[in-house]
Amino acid sequence: MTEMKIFIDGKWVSRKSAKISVFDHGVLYGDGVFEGIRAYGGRVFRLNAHLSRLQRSAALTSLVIPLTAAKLEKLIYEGLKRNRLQDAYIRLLVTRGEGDLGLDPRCCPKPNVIIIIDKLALFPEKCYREGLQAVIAQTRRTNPDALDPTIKSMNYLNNILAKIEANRQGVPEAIMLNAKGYVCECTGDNVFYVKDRVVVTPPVSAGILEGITRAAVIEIIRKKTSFAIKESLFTPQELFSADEVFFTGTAAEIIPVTLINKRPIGTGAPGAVTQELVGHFKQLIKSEASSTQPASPQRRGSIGLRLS
Ligand code: PXG
Repeated sequence: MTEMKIFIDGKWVSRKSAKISVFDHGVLYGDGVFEGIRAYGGRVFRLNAHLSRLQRSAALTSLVIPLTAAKLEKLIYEGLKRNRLQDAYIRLLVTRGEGDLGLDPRCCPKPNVIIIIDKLALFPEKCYREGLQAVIAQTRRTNPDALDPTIKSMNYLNNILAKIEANRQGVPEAIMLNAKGYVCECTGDNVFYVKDRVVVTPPVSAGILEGITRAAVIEIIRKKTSFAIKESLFTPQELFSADEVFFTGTAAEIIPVTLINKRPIGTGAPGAVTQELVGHFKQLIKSEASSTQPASPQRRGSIGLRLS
């Protein structure tokens, strides 16, 4: 086993030495942004999209990322080599940095870039074969007027409260509704349902994170299948009466959902549409992993935009 190497404060260090100040506002207030990214066969999946989302999250929180997108890309590939991993989960964080007590970000002059690269613990294989169980959480997703859910911030307590509900009910995932009672997203995944070969997912305006896997799945449906795709608001009732339900996310990829609040969805087994999409998604990963040239990082522009 090679020792895990983590990038923190400008250096690659061992897991034991990867320490953060208790005065970092990431620790004190959950003030920071992050991305969860996958690498397959040594190539990072949709890195441009992840770096753009990180840049957007940072800009919307007036956080200046001290490294360019090109440098972050270089570091991620260096990290894969240092950790000798081809298939990996990459956690890229930018915390507000060290400051004083008191939440004013102006007292934190130096944001902290952290890169953790590890193997991934997915939902158990059985869940992919037989379908995942979920509950609808009582905890509502944060109202976008209070905290914009399109910002992937280090503050996940809203999602964690829903996850605790799932834990209490002995299932792996919870579906969260928005303040108006429409289906929003899960604690770390986006939601889709299928009815009569129409695939439906909530629009970003429902108050969701604009998932990169979600975007890939929408693209697959449009380009590779004869199914229709619709972004529209829906209630839990539509999930209960759906033919199929599935979740998407960087960690989960595409996972069939067969039981919600103990009610079976469709036949109670993973459905044909979901399985077809899983097949296309695997193809997409393969084709992008085997394409030779990563897209030019310059095209993304530089990170460090400050909104004021
Ligand atoms: N909604 C929320 C709230 C998320 O946190 C997604 C949807 C799916 O987005 P992507 O871009 O991954 O398709 C997420 C992503 C983890 C973990 O460690 C969580 C996410 C991604 C990777 C790992 O639990 N959340």
